[in-house]
Amino acid sequence: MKLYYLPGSCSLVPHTALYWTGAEHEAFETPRDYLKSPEYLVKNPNGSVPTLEDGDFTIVQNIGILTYLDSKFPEAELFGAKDNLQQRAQAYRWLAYANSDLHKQFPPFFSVPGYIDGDEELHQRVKDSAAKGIINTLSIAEAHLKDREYLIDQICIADIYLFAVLRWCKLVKISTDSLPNLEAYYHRVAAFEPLQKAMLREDIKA
Ligand SMILES: N[C@@H](CCC(=O)N[C@@H](CS)C(=O)NCC(=O)O)C(=O)O
Repeated sequence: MKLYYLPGSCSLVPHTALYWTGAEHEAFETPRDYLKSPEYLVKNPNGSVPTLEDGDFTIVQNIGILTYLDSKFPEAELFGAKDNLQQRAQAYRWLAYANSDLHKQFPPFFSVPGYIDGDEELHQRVKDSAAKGIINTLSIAEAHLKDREYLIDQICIADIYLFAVLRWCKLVKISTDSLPNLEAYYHRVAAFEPLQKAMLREDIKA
């Protein structure tokens, strides 16, 4: 299998899943200009990562890739105990929370939206407002993790996504001081061996 990734981006999640499942794979650090090339756009029309190729099968979108890996390697239990429907549903619930509710609030930190049009003060206000939204959304996981080690009863792939998002908070200097449960959780998840292997391969640190 071949995974197209950008270091530290959301492709860290399927990258971790590849180590977790023990799948034989190649991880390709995707040059930014290749993302928008006609050759890559055939694979991934959004021109983004992650993309996974398995022989002549290509799948994009984290949820598509992770569901594929889970079906192919059920013993790894990426989404919790494989015979526990409710636990698996909760794992998907938290994956949606991280991949949708949280992830979609980050673009103002990673690129300059077109409507900013050189207005730095407006960009700062947009980022301040996005940061408030992110903290507000994170407070849901903060409350949930009060007496829990992980999002469900065992570590699952949604924990890796939430870890990636918390790492972005640190990179773009969104203070998570008001979220102590998440801070402890961040270090707990960082110690998970498949994640450590993926971070080592991407040359990034927690
Ligand atoms: N909904 C997509 C999100 C993909 C996405 O936002 N990827 C970002 C990295 S986190 C990316 O490739 N950004 C580079 C770009 O758009 O130029 C998924 O879950 O796969």
